[in-house]
Amino acid sequence: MIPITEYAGRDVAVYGLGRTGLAAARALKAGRARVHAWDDNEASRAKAEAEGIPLSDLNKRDWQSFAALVLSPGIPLTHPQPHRLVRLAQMTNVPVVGDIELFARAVQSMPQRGRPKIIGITGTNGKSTTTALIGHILKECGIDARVGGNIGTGVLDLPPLHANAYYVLELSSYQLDLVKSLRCDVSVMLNVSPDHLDRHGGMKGYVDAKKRIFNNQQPGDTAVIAVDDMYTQSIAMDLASRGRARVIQVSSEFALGRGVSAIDGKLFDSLAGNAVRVGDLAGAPTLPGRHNYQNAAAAYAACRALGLDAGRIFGALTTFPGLAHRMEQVGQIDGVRFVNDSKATNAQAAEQALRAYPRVYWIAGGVPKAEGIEPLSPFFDRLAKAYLIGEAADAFAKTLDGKADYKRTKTLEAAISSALEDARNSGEENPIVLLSPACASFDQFKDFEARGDAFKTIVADLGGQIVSRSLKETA
Ligand code: UMA
Repeated sequence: MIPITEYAGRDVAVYGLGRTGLAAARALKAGRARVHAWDDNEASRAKAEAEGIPLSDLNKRDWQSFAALVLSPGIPLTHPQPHRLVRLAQMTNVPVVGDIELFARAVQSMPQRGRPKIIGITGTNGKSTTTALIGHILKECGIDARVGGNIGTGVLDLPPLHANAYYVLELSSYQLDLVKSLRCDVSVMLNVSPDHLDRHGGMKGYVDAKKRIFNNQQPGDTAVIAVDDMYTQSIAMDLASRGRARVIQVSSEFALGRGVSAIDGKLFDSLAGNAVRVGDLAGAPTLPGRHNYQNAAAAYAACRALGLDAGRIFGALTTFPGLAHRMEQVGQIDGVRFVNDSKATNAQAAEQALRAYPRVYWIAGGVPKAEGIEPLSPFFDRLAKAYLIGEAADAFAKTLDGKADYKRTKTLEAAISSALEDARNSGEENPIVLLSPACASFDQFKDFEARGDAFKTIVADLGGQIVSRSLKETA
């Protein structure tokens, strides 16, 4: 935990007691602040209370006494409208801060030479993978890397600040909205497409939030930007013209004259002007597909900016174990490979997995999203067969009718058994059974993680050789 001493002896309101709020309350308490924590959910309050975090109904408090409101990122700050407690804070001139801001100020309060390095990663898609990948590369190079933020661990739950530590932080637009002082040694922006527009009042608000990752950067710092969409291209040009941080462009679409490119998986480093081939990402089995080439190029560029050796970085790319539930290769049975992409809760996410494999035995279904699987039609010719589960089965069957072979299997267990049998009998070399549901999980599972865990357990029970922690073996 990173103790926050800034508010020692003062009263601080903490609203929201999920991962962010709990970590912040602990950190403030350790820094001797008087914490007044609240969550609308009774179970969350009970959990905090059991840890000794003082509760106080912030709806009924006199706000004049608070030195700050620490707000969880999921609670609206500005749109669709500011939360009532945010308004109360604003009316009483109580500053509203997030956990990343507390972290950033704690770093700023250290002597310049004793500060840890901060690597921030944002973008609409791929930020968890890139964050985990950078963390993995740093660790493989013997660096004390701590990975947190939107990826799942509240930043203040990470180990205490230390001069030799590298904090690798996935930053969501919600978190960036609550940040003022953050200065990243290396900021990474992957891609921008419309997302969370209701929370930012439209695309401009969303892009503005994302751009905050570059705020406060100085000469000597680096901005890594994947220039594969028009939003990031314009941001890259803007940053370059400001001439503060060094801008490194990366791309999985264009062979860049200067930057890092990963075209068809071939990674080229042209940071010094002449393009040097670093390696082929075909040797990195957990990073298939163009979107992962972008992630790999960005991670490579960020680590080069931190002074790491190109060969060592590439070596680490090939040993990346991948993220759980994201195209996670979990094991094999009789040569049939099983891939867990339970995180794909909509068609756009499932498209990335389908794009990565020319032929799959596809398990899909659950609680469908409005768009269903119609947007995936260009990939239906990749389906050896589809196995449909959950509430979406009928609707998906209708979309697939006449376009791909399918079976309504209802449960995940039945889907896996049928897919295994068909794949095993196909005579194909290493066929792939892919769980990429394009649906939420709530009809049959607690969440996408429980669904992915069930997939792994069933594969193991069927005699699967589980290799999810050492994916090189499945290459
Ligand atoms: N709450 C209230 N009142 C409200 C709304 C919420 O009391 O009106 C309480 C809830 O009861 C709950 C808590 O606030 O106990 C939840 O706070 P939160 O939604 O900010 O969630 P955390 O558990 O703190 O998790 C957050 C991120 N979640 C969001 O931004 C929505 C996590 O990202 C992140 O991993 C975690 O901090 C640690 O940094 C998740 C996410 O979905 C993965 N992120 C979005 C995304 O990736 O698209 C942005």
